Amino acid sequence: MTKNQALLNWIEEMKALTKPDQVVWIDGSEAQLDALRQEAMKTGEIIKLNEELLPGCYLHRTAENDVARVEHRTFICSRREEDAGPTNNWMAPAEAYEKLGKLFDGSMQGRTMYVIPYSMGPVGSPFSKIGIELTDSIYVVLNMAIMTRVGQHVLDTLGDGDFVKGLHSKAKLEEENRYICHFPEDNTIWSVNSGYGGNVLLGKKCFALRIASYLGRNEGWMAEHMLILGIENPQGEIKYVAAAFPSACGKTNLAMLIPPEVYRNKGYKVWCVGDDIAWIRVGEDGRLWACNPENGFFGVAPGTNAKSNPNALASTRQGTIFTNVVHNLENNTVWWEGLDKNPPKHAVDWKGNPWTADSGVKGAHPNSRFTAPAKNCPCISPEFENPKGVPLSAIIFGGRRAKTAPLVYQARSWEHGVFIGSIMASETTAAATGAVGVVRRDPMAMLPFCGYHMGDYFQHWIDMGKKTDKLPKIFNVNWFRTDDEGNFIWPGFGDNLRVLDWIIGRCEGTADAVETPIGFVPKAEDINLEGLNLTIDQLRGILEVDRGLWTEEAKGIHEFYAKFGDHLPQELRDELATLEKNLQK
Ligand code: GTP
Ligand code: SPV
Ligand code: MN
Repeated sequence: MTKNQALLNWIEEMKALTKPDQVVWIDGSEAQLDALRQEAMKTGEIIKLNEELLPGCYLHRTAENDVARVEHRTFICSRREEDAGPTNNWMAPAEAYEKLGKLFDGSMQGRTMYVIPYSMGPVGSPFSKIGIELTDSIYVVLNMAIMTRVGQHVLDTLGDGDFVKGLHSKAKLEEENRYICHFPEDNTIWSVNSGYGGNVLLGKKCFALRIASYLGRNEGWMAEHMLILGIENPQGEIKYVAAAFPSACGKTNLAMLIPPEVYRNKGYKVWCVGDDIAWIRVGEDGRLWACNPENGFFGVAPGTNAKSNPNALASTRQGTIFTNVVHNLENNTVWWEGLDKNPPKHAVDWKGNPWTADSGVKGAHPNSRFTAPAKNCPCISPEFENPKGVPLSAIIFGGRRAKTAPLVYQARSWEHGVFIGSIMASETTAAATGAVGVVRRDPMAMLPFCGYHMGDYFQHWIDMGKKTDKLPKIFNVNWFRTDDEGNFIWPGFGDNLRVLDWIIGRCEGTADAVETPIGFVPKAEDINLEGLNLTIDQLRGILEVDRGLWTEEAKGIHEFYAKFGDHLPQELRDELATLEKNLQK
């Protein structure tokens, strides 16, 4: 399938290490994928769902101890420890190759090694990058075939070129020997003892963020944990924004939102370009252009329903793989918490046990997921395949904060925007193993995904701002402010367009704002509340900037910044000083 000698040599080497019974190249054909589905159905790895209701859809259950990304077992293996920085786990490359080499040794015995040639970005685009993933999991092959562009045409495009080398083995799925290691200087990823999404679909977080962020810094572009969407106004003009929220904080939902009725009636539309990852470059016209390197959505199932995210739900109605959701045995379909108010009476939970709503446990894992083809999305952007991507008017940061962060605010400048991104904090979610609901700093939503020193990453953001004077404006949003009973005050979901509307207005110079110590905040009257069950006083409440809380926040930022030593850009020190000065005024 290829004459690329470096590729062939590497596969021989990895074969000698993992000792599979056979090697199968994935050509991307439907016939081959279907044969693999048949094989995985025989072993129970996937379950075929109702062909009439969910054509081409399958259910998979992971091991019980293997349901989310494992950040404490994820390593950046740069030669120098300093290059991984204070926020990443580091292992010396030699040590990592040796340690994981032992785990990979013979790990594919009795199994097949699949060779997956995949492209991140449209095949053949000058901005796309190619990876090869070797894996012993059919589930991984089937997921990669949805999430990326896979097959012979990728090898043809690769020719003799360079590629990211990814090696994955389920091995024995041992939690204590699970490792996700990145070797940015070798363009290499090794992942062992997991079978869950972000740990094993190596094109996604491992390549398109950790390795790509490193490449982007060297090559002058950015790889970000961002959705991309287009907002079309009644005149038919489309403005694009990219938004970085931490895992399970609303990217997929915002990326494909349905405008509230008052906006729909006026003719507003929203177009989804991407829901998780953006590769961003300075275009010929000096604007920042973003493209989505993925080809599908690996979305959070719980909470997805016909009201919260109808477009995501529609995307999962065919050709989709569901992971760790409830198996509805009444009609051989799937269910999850928050899908509807009719949990199946006859069902199996994500662990494979008989389950009913009265069981007292959740039927679907909180981090259960769907893997759906992007082309299924009713609002997929006509620019989705455009290799140049789309020009950005705004970049939006956001997190889950019960208090402190207002509904929305705008940075005074690019540098101030970088500061706002760098101090992002959010409550942890089920997307990674560990405690849920703990506030932690997650700069640019990249804490678990930056492939090098986070201080240098901040510097790269500052440097990108010096490349052009046509930069997008930067904002911060928080859909998650709660009242005294812990209920979300802002309705969220489709109604988030009301905030995007203000953001676009600010970019166009048509919307008003007031200056606060942290940046520009809308006046309550500047947000359209028509048709909403929210009073202007409630809105005022969530737009409020509490000096006391922000003074505390500034202390926390000092502590956080101290980690970065002299890697912290002076511009960010200055911004922190400005914030403190503003708070004292
Ligand atoms: P990853 O795929 O992990 O990167 O997550 P994501 O950022 O795409 O998050 P997603 O859109 O899947 O949302 C995660 C959870 O947040 C779901 O349970 C949603 O129902 C909930 N959520 C999303 N948007 C909103 C919102 O505007 N308000 C509220 N209250 N909840 C939201
Ligand atoms: C995330 O956790 O941000 C995800 C899911 O998008 S995973 O692919 O597991 O990283
Ligand atoms: Mn994500």
